[in-house]
Parts: sequence; structure tokens; C-alpha cells
Amino acid sequence: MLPTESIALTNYCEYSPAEMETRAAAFYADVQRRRTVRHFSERTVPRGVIENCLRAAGTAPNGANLQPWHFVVVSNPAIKHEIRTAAEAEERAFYAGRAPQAWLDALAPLGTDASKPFLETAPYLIAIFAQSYGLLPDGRKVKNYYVTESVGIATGILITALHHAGLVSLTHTPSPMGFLNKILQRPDNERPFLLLVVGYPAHEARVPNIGKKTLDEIATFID
Ligand code: IYR
Repeated sequence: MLPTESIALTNYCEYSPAEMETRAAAFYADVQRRRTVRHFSERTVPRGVIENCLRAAGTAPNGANLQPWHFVVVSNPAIKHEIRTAAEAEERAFYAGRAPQAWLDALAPLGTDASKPFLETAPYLIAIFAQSYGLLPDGRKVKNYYVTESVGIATGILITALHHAGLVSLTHTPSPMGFLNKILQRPDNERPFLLLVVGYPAHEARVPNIGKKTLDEIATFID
């Protein structure tokens, strides 16, 4: 069945098998350099870079093409300060008892704690909201589908686009994150999905000495 209105697939670009091998290897070589960074420089980043990375995120495949996401880009120092204060309050409760010991043990290699100075240092905080349902102009609710999957895919593209542009990011998940709706004045149909901290790494930035699973560990081929 064809959709009600369809257009020719004109933008698809086929490469030879050799070119595909080269491109896939080059892409992997580039993305495997990506590291989650917790030490940010205060250097400013051109807003146009962020805008295009968000446009890239907005191309994500998603449920029924309802595009159930909203990105709030914060560079305002007073708002960043409010977010830091609220996030650190949640994190203090998390590290001081809300988190089960097993979770704290799993986090130990990362060396994280309740202090989140990067929420003020980094030039941009991107608060990503998932729209649990849509709203028609008359206020009626519209069901969204595969919201978490859709927003997760868009976020993955955003993180990859930022890396590709030459920036670093941190996927930060203070829990619970309801304070983001209040501070950023987002409506009830949106729930905070993730807070992405974006910028240049600090000169003295360090990262945990941890690795990724091998292909054999993450994939099974059935021929
Ligand atoms: N949100 C806390 C704890 C935390 C949880 C996971 I799962 C991590 O991968 C890293 C941190 C914090 O940001 O410190």
C-alpha cells in the first residue's frame, strides 16, 4: 500500500561495496573516539552548530512521524544556575541514600558524585523532553507512539552530530527531573527525558579508563 501522497526517493545515494567498507570503517573510527566528558571549558560555541545538530536530531525515525520531542537549549547563566541548584539537590539525595548500594557500586568506576559544576560551566544545556501525548489547537489530546524509542533515537543522533561537529557532551540524568518542567516552563504533556551538557572539554579534562564491549559480545550473526 502506498501512502496517501508519495514522492520519488531521490536523495538515496548508493555506494559500491568497497566504498561502503571504507565509509563504515571511517565512521566507526570517528565515533569510537567519542567520550562522555564531565569537565567542560567555558568557551562559547556558535549557536548555528547547535541548531544544525538539532535539525539532524529532528530527522530521527519515530512513531507515526509524530516527532514526539522538544529540545530546550539553555545558555542563560541564571537559568543554568537554577538547573544546577535543583539537580544537585536531587543528586545529593541520590548519593546519600536514595540509590541502592548496588547502583552506587556500578557507578564507582565513573567517579561521579553529587557535585555538578558543569551545569554552569558548559556553554549549553539541552533539555530533551518527550511528549507523552500531543495536543491539538483545540486542546484535544493525540496519542503518540513509541515515545521513548523515538526520543532515544533522536538523542543518539544529536549526540553523534555534536561529536561529528567537534564538541563533547554529557548525558546527564538527575532523577527525578520534574524540576526541568518548572524551570523551563514546559507543559504537562512533556516529560524530561535527558539533560545533555554540551561544549568544549576543559584543557585538563580527564575521562574514566573504561572500554566498550567487543563486536562478538554485542552481536550475533545467524547465517
Ligand atoms: N544521575 C547521577 C547518577 C548516575 C547514574 C548513571 I546510570 C550514570 O551512568 C552516571 C551517573 C549523576 O549524574 O551523578
